[in-house]
Amino acid sequence: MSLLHDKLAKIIPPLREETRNLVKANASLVISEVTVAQAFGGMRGVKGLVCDTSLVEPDKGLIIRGYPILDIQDRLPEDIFWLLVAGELPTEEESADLRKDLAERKGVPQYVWDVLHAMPEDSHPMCMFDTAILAMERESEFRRRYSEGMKKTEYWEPMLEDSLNLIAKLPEIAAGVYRIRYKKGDRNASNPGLDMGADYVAMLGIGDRTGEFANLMRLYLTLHSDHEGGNVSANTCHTVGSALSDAYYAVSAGLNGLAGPLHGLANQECLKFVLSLQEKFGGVPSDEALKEFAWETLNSGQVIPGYGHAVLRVPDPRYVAFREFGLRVCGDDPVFQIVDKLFNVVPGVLKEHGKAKNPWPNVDAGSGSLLYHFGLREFDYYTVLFSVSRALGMLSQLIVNRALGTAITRPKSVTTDWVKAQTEKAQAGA
Ligand code: CMX
Repeated sequence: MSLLHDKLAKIIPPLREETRNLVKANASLVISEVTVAQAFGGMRGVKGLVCDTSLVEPDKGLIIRGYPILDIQDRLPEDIFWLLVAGELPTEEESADLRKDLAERKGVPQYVWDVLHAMPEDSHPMCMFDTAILAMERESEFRRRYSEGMKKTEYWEPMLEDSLNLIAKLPEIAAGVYRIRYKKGDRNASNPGLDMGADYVAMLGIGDRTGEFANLMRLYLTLHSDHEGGNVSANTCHTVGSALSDAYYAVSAGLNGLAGPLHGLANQECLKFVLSLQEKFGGVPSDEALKEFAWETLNSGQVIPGYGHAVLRVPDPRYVAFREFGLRVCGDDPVFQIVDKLFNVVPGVLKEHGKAKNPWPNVDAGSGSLLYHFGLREFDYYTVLFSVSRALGMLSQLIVNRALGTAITRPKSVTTDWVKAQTEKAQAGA
């Protein structure tokens, strides 16, 4: 058994006990209420879910198990997975053990490649990636053990198995999607001696003379790993998993949500926006020209991609981390320069426009320009990178939820007539 398994086996029973007692002692304590605006507005701000892997503070951004993301941005993505699921950063020995375990699980079944090759040539890379994960569902240890009649308290163990198998294989699938979809030639085999970020870059086959692309990939995988439990992808994964659907079903479903332009697809939209600026102005535009373009975008009824957030009310610290990386590695790259200039201009325009509650950049505003710099220029592929990373968070949440025996999700929906009746009652009582 791996050190991660042993660690979880130790911490789960007391955690389960603590959670059970907390609920029992406070079952009817009210922690949130729902307004009409929230019921019609995506349940924004309603506290009806528990997620301990990470927290997004409006004024601070992502905090993973108590660590602000900027404090742990240099850790390997594998270490972040350990932190997400076990609640503590791994020791050197634990980190090495996890990487060894993942290395032994590398290798994607041939039928997955057959499925991907059979898809239409113009399939979206996200559709290919999600399909590949779903196609692998027959590998699920959770489904096998469940059909054999495992005890509830054991659910987390095959969920951990499925999670580790998926994490080990996702970079290879993602790199395979890249090479198949964009006709880059043969796939490159996974190297068990490389960490997740370096192996992914090597399998993409774009080249990395300086080693900075591998550094960017590690940073990318770390920064995107989790963003609490209520966002579309995490919430979808959680809901599907709550029916005891296995990790292959649940993660594939969550990633289908990440493929939406208001969520993970925004990073492709972002770079498209930046490149259109470069083309229109034949280089890096002036602040004045950028301002005008931003207004044109808003006036034509479109959003400015990479700006705004459902929860954050400050510049996303993950954007800050990418910006610092860009300034260090490619400050003279015109595409990066446009991204940086947008940061000077867009928040002011959005504030003046007065609609967006958060005028600041989110994680998607800057990452694309860095990938572009290193030669990964097929921007409709960018959400696949996001997905490899976000799977770390979704899988951690699934393991924790199976460990705690979290109930099947079933909020109550109401009809518009019911809401109208409540408003009439409230008016009558006023
Ligand atoms: N450009 C223009 N208008 C924006 C805006 C932006 N970047 N961000 C928000 N708004 C608008 C909204 O569309 C909304 O308009 P309506 O009232 O006409 O519907 C209004 O401002 C209020 O929205 P909000 O409460 O500030 O934001 P939401 O919580 O509804 O939505 C988000 C959040 C991210 C979907 C939104 O800011 C947006 O569309 N941003 C651009 C796309 C983007 O960058 N998405 C990536 C988010 C990160 C991720 O989840 O992966």
